[in-house]
Amino acid sequence: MKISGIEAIPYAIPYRKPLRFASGEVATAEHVLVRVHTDGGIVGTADAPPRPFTYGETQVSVRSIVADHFGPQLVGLGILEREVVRSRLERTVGNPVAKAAVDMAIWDAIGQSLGVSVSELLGGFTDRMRVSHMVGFAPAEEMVAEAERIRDEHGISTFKVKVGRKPYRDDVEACRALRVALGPDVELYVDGNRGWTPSEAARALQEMRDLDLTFAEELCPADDVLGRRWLVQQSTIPMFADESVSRPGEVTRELLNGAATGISIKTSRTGFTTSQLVLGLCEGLGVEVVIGNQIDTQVGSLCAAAFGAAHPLTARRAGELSNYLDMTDDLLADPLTIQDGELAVRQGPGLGLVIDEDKLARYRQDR
Ligand code: MUC
Ligand code: MG
Repeated sequence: MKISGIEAIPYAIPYRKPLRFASGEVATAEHVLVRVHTDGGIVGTADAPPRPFTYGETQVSVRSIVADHFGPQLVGLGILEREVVRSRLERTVGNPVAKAAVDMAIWDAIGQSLGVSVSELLGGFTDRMRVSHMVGFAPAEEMVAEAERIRDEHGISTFKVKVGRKPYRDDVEACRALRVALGPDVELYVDGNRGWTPSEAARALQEMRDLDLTFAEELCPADDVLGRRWLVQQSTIPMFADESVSRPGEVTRELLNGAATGISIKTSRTGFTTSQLVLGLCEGLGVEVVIGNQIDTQVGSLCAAAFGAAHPLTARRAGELSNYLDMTDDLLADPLTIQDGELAVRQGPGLGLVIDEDKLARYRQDR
């Protein structure tokens, strides 16, 4: 079965409330729905969430690179020629989110053509993921109220707290309030999105030593090369790399530099094919991973869950799969539900996603 065309549909769906963090904020999901058409009539689908403040891609750049640049290079290839697809995509530097969506849409087409779920094709380890919820910047009492609501409504007991504000004491106060309100059994970890200097990060971690944080993510920029290594050496908790590891080579660099001790894997950034390379690297080196969230829609979260559940190392920890809860609407015809803190993987075929065409018509921005 051959790729006959690639469609890139820009759409916008507002959030109920913006998600705020150290490197930016997202108030509207201005994403691109990627559809890979085949000569057999099967259409593979995935979502691209552009994050200019993280990778430099925009909705306009993603639409253009997918439809005008990758499309002509991939049309005519068989859907199983995955390494040919990857090498053609890798001729272009950067553009991780655009490449990831093309890759995942092809996997969706492969799964549909074989009549099996993508999660089973990837590894089929389990059929569900525990969910971790991300709490954005707000006054401490609002962050606590959000976490309590998410715990009560969805049974979620793992929370990632956005930090990286200045002064860092606002974040220390919020984390302390969350620990006091949620009690000792809830898992808490923090993500700085490069907001702090290494010394601010060191002081904040010191002041939060009694809060039983599981790990800390991307507290300062990867360009603080020696600063990050210095921070890792004194930290009592693992330091995860997220936006600094958008390619396998960057994973190697951060780990061997001693600048990170854990890795966030985001299917929205490395698709399924390159996420498996990253995962293999981490497993081989004995490094822990977390399934991260690129502020994904239900389509993106479904992809992340399919990958996370497919492998023992990714399924071990709660995955960040709940950002979509804050959206006013979504494109999936059959919405995701998180119950007792878990998200079930779709049975397929393929990714098992059906787009509500009326909603797509309402939110698309190219007509
Ligand atoms: C995260 O883990 O950092 C915020 C910015 C981004 O690129 O992803 C989100 C979540
Ligand atoms: Mg992060």
